[in-house]
Amino acid sequence: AGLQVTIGEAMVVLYPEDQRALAEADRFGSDVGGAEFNVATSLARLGLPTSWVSRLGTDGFGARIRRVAGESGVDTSAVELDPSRPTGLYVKETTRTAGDVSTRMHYHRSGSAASALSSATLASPAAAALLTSAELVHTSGITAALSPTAAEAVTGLRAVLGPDTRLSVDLNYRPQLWGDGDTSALTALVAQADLLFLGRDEAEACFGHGDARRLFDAHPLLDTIVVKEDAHRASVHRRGGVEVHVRCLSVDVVEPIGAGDAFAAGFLCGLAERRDDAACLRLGHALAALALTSAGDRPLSVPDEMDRERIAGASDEDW
Ligand code: KDG
Repeated sequence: AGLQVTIGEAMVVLYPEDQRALAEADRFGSDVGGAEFNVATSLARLGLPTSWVSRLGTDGFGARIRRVAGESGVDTSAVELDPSRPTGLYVKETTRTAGDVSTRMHYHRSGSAASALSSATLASPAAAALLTSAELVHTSGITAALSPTAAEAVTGLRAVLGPDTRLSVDLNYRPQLWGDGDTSALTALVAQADLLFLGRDEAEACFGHGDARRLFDAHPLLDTIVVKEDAHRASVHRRGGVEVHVRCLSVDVVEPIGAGDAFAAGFLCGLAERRDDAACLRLGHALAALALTSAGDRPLSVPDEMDRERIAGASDEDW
């Protein structure tokens, strides 16, 4: 498989032990998160050559993120270190009501090293070498929301990719990060993508609809849209082609954050392994299930090649 590159912010995450409310919490677990970082670590652990492009502070949190990247097999040669800005942090607060799990994110990331990501970051010799040779580059709407310079960098992304490099975008619409509600940078990013991941609910909130045909009409470069319909199924839509649906796996959810990233990684792994759409969806669901059953943002384990064969080849009845 060819090189996979992701672009986006990684942060340290704190979460109260025993899923207590923040006002009552005095002990915290901790992990490393950030949408595109999560995708990168899963892709690398699945065995794909993977690089992550970003910026980190020279603080201990930044060192920890680099260590986790290295342990997962992610190349960080194009990560810039910034001694004048901190590494981002977020706290996640999970509440359960009548069996329903919901999580609130509290971000401490404005002015972070990654928020200073810019076109210059992507034009550095190390990043340029990766972006022009990658088979696939993946980023998300979160990066477009980080700052004006980050928005400029990702909305000009197409121009710095190789001629055969595919651009994958996860919508990841986070209203909290779009202060004044002007999401034109997000639309400009989506307009460059070949492949778009979205959840139907976030698409409705962001575009007013989650209709694949209308999205294809509005964005001529898009050839594939992967829609996470709800908690029960996801589908692949090809421009002018067929739709394929596959059911999600049902699991007891510990904490939902990171499931979308794991899903994207499973799906992209299937694409890199040249599998068909149904197999890619099944791999996405399998990775998402592993993230849903972990308190951290990333799956504790990923399926090895033999398991992937089995998952990819499952019949509809066995799934
Ligand atoms: O998709 C998971 C992310 O939401 C989490 O890791 C934090 O990147 C993050 C964000 O900006 O919400």
